[in-house]
Amino acid sequence: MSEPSRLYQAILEGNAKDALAITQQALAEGANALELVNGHMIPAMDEVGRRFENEDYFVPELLLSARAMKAALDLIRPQLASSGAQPAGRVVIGTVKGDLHDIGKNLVASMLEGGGFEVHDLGADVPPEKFIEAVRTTGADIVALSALLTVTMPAMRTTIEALSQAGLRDRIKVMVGGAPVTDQYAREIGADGYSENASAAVALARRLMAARTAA
Ligand code: B12
Repeated sequence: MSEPSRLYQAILEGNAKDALAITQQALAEGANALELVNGHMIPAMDEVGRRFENEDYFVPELLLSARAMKAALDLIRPQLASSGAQPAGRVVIGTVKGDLHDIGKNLVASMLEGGGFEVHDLGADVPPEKFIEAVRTTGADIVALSALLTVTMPAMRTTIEALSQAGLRDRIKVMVGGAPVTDQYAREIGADGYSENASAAVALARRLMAARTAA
């Protein structure tokens, strides 16, 4: 693979077909799965994130790159698991109860996967008890809550309270986001972090994992 690698370029350009074909070929030629992820794919998504922050890329480009990343990652994931590589962390993500908006949440989930996290996506309109069940069955480190409606924002608080009542709050970090959510609101409801977009969500998740390890 030449520099800048063809895989890096395919993900940066949001070309899922090429990303898939290049990954397939690289694996067939004996490429190391972890090296493909860390050396080519994650740097590509980091660059996508930078371009998004600088407003050179917008949501459609982000979605295309995320899709290309996911396509390549789907091929690589079994090899990563068998090589014993640890994920950056385990995240349970969902849009809270009453809220059907899932485009932003899907983007955050894809970017987190791109950032090396193991993501369990519960979908939209997720009641607190489903989050609780998922934390228990997956051993999640982080719960990520999305809300797009002002009327469903309180469901984030309810979910955090339910996690506390279930005795799980101390062993997980909670991050929240969605267009009407703010940093201040996140603090008010007892979340551990907020970020306003999907690329910042990856950086936030990494910080929360570091804080978790340090604690
Ligand atoms: C698409 C859309 C819909 C679609 C949703 C399709 C889907 N599968 O998601 C449909 C048509 C179903 C819909 C329905 C409704 N909608 Co609507 N919808 C939108 C719209 C146009 C775009 C939302 C979107 O996808 N944005 C793009 C994504 C990429 O951005 P994002 O979601 O904000 O996510 C980013 C960040 O917020 C962040 N993020 C998101 N989640 C998380 C989570 C974490 C943990 C982190 C860290 C970060 C993070 O990262 C993301 C990527 O960068 C918005 C308007 C708008 N401009 O936001 C209205 C909007 C959200 N909808 C609105 C309304 C009112 C409704 C309805 C009530 C309409 C109705 N009367 O039926 C229903 C409610 C249905 C329900 N129960 O949920 C209002 C909400 C007003 C309010 N303040 O509450 C808005 C703002 C439109 C408006 N201006 O009035 N809607």
